[in-house]
Amino acid sequence: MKITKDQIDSLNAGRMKRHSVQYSYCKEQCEAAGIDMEWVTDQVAAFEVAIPSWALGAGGTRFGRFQYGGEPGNLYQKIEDIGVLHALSGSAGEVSLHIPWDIPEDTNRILRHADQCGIGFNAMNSNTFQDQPGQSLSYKYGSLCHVDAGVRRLAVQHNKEVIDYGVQLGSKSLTVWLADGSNFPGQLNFRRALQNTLQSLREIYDHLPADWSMFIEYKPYEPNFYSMVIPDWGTSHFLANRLGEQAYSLVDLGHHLPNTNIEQIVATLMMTGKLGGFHFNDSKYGDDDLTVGSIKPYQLFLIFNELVYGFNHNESNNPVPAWMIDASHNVKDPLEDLLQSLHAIETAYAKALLVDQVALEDAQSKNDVVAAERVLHEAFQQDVRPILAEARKRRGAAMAPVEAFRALDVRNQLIRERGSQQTATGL
Ligand SMILES: [Mn+2]
Repeated sequence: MKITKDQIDSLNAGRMKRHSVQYSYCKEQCEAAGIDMEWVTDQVAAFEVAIPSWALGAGGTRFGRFQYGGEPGNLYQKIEDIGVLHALSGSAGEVSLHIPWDIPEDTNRILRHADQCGIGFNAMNSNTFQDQPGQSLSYKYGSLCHVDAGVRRLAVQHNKEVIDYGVQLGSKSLTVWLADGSNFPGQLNFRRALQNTLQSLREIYDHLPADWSMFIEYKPYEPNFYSMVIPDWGTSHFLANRLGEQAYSLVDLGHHLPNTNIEQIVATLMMTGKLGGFHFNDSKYGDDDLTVGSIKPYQLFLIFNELVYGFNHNESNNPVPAWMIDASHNVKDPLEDLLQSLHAIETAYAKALLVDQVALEDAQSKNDVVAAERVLHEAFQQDVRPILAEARKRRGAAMAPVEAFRALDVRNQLIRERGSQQTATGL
């Protein structure tokens, strides 16, 4: 299905009167505080986040999966769904493909289709954490770290193929997340596993086109519960440094132990110019993959505060990270969930842009702890909804995306088109 400009315009028209009053008030507030709100609105309007091809169906847990009707049954329909998200939000213009779940068999046809939906291709994701039907060797005991050189070769070859697919689609980056690790003490030689991983990554790195980047994702536990070969940002940073300029670390918000100071990790990685990828989600206990901002919106704001600071003090030329939502659900309509996540990301970004950096720096230089914290609270407590609505309007999107999704009855229309029993392929 496609959402037309007329549909969006007519939904927005009903909100305009109230919006104008709210936006003017917000502008007045900001300008009294010395903030250029037009600039903030433009920054928010320019912000886009990629949607992974596996987030469009109902997610599951290892206990079960409860489907929604009308899920996308192939890559074309997944791209169509992202087109719907983009039409509604104006901020989801790219897909991040997962290979082999979403192999683009007919590249030209996929490119044409994506173009019609207004969707481009963000980072490619490889998968060496599960065996594919007919696979000659198994990843049961790891992939890039494996003790058997044959398994490592297979995993390296797969990553090279993923790059090749990406080149055909116009993607510019490869994300490598490894499930490699061990479940029991003694199972793995830590040093050998890391050396094997570095060597395998180097072979993949050498296959990257000159204008490509590689993102190395880390995770402290799961699916392995005693050790992971790349458990933390330090290991990821070490590997990225060893590989070279085109390699970066990737921060996934859910891939930290409880209470980890993620904003500090973001600050450090940006300072060294090595923050290349970013996966948004939220969590209460572990890698819960909950809707972005649903549990810890203040932490998300503090993270964005470091990102904004990093963009403004970018001596090490950190690139703009490849933003992606990495979350998947079984109790929410996946499209509504993604719209909520986009809203939370834009909210945190807008609030971070409102931080009075001069006042913050002044308070820090005087060790005025209360004043410093109050600067952050001042920005965090601002109601930025009028800014978000204005940014969406400027992008030609729906000012209130979830309300628009419901008003247009998108899910029922998808069910009518695709049937109530269709389950998303891949995950
Ligand atoms: Mn991730």
